[in-house]
Amino acid sequence: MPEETDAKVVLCGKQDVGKTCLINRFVHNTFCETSTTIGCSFATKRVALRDGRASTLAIWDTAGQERFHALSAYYLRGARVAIACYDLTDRASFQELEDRWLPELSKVCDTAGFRAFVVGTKLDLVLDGFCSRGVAREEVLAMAARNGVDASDIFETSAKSKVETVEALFERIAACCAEGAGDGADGSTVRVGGAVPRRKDECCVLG
Ligand SMILES: Nc1nc2c(ncn2[C@@H]2O[C@H](COP(=O)(O)OP(=O)(O)OP(=O)(O)O)[C@@H](O)[C@H]2O)c(=O)[nH]1
Ligand SMILES: [Mg+2]
Repeated sequence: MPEETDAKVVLCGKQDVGKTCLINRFVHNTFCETSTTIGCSFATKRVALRDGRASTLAIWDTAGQERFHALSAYYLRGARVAIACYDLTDRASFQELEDRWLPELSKVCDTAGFRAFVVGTKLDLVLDGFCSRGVAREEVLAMAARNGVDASDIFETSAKSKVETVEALFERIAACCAEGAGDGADGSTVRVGGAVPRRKDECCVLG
């Protein structure tokens, strides 16, 4: 079982759901004003796991703007993990996951052991009473089940004020990436849709 693994992690979702802020919180532990992402950006971070292993995550931040959708879909290729983001207070962003992003993942993400996470962002707005939820939890669970996403891969985060929610998400992702690398992932598990998995040696691993 390798001590270190490298994995490509891609964020996708509607414009303004908070993809860039989520990455900034995780990678730099900051929350600052962002500009809309143009094209794609990229960062890496090494995560030490509780069992002594570590995963270096290559994190790709895609643009949610409509005009970049074809490009964003292109960047999903080769991902070990996709984080499909919606804004907890914006129903349209949730709908876009099922209408656009999860089908796209099922089409293009055929890396061995690939898994998709569904992440509701801006939890602070809900917890602090500024906005109400745009989607009931049961609906999120049902949508995830319809699309082959495990209930344990559904998270709610706040990049603004609940740092621990972001840490919990990425800790789980890093652990999943290490598992896949360590147990001889043979492509038998593809968590979204019916894409045919690649053999292990075809898996796109950065690093
Ligand atoms: N309250 C709150 N606002 C947030 C949070 N995350 C992001 N925002 C705000 O949401 C807006 C959009 O955030 P971005 O991270 O730029 O969104 P994005 O998904 O990267 O957008 P695109 O790059 O255009 O696809 C900004 O005004 C952020 O300040 C959060 O956790 N809580
Ligand atoms: Mg962005």
